[in-house]
This record gives sequence, C-alpha cells and structure tokens, in this order.
Amino acid sequence: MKKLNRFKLTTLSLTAVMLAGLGQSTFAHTRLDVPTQTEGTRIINHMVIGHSCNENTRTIGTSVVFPDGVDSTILVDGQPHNGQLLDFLTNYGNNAQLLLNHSAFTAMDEKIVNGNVVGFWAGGGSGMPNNLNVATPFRLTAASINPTSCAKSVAIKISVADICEITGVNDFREGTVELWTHNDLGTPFDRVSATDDGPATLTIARNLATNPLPSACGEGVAVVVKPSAAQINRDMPIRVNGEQFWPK
Ligand SMILES: [Cu+2]
Repeated sequence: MKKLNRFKLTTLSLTAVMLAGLGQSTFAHTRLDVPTQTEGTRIINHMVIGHSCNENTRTIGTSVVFPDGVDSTILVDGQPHNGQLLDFLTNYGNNAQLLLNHSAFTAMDEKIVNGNVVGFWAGGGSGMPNNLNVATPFRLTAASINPTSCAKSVAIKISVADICEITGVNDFREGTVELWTHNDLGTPFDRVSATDDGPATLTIARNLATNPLPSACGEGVAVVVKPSAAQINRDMPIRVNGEQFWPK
C-alpha cells in the first residue's frame, strides 16, 4: 500500500512536469540548437524539432535543405545582390555532415548534389510525440567571410519540413506537415504565413579580430542567403535510390 502511494505521487509530479513542458514547446519552432557560429568554426550542431504537427500527431520524418549557393538569392541589407555568394563567403557549399543517430528515426541520409551536401532527411520508426523534442545532430562548418567584403554577418536560411503523415503536396495542411520554409518562393512547400518567419537561420558572424572590416565599409552590411524555388522543388522531396518517398 505504501509503495502504491509513492508510485502515485511520482506519477502526479511527472504529469505536472510534462504539462509545464507542453506549454513551452507549443511555441518552439524547428530551429538550430546553436543559431550563430563564428566564421571558420566547426561544431556539432543540431536541428531541434520543438513540437509535432499538432497535439494528436507524431512527427515521423524531417527534411532539411540548405541554400546551395549556386542559384540562391542574396540580399545585402535587404537589397538584392547581383554578384555571387563568393563575394561574401569563400568556402560555402559543402558545410554539413550528417551524424548517424537512431534516437528518434530509423533511417536517414544526406542529400548530395554535385558532390555537395545540400540537406538531409530522417524518418521511420514510431516518431516523435508532440510533447517531446528531437535533436538531429550534424557537424556544421561556418564558412569564412571574404576579407575584402563588407559583410559583418551572413544569415543562411535553412528550410525544413517536419512530416506527420506521408501525403502528396495537395494534402499539406495542419496536422500532416509543419513547413519551416519561406512563404514567398511560389513552391508547393511554401509556408502559409503573413511574414517570412519559417526557415531556421544559421547566422555566420564575422571574426572582427582576425578578419577586420575594410575601412571603407563603415559599420558593415548584413547578408542573407535564401534558396531558389527551383532548388526547393528539387531538394525538399525525400528520395532513396531514386525512388521518392515524400511527398507522394
Ligand atoms: Cu512552433
């Protein structure tokens, strides 16, 4: 009898802790564990899924896409830049290495285009319930900022789709998928949102001690890199050996 009471108490306090956690995670989007890295540094970062598609769903897979830097949109203090990404970053293109991790999903792989890792996916297994989080680990190298540029920071916009039900694009809706993507590219993967608040951002900060701004730069500029619509359409689907598993 005594034992039972203690068990009941423990269950009660566990429930209280879970409820408190639930309230918090409702507002947590899918974001990088470490959203800002100094240029040239390499760390093990994580893409953290903060909640499932809704309270009654489990996240059964995730698809992540980095702008490839080839046909990406580059904004400088909000204005389109007509040159190349090389004007601001000297070694961008193959900066991520997915780490094998079976904690949440049974299958995973990198997405490779022209020898570069442009994203990764993970899926399979019983998935993540709404009240827990998943942290997918990957080694991430922050590219170096071109010393001749005026960039004080370069924000890389990472698109993510967290999948709760495998559907075609026509059945993307509340409960089947969470799209942490741009709202204005014109792709089937676009987030429905009034503001462009979807993607997870990696901000690469200039190391002002070892790579000071040229004197002509003044305060420096903030650069943003977004994927093209063509790249999102190419790289967001999950394919294994050429066969597409999502969307379908
Ligand atoms: Cu959220």
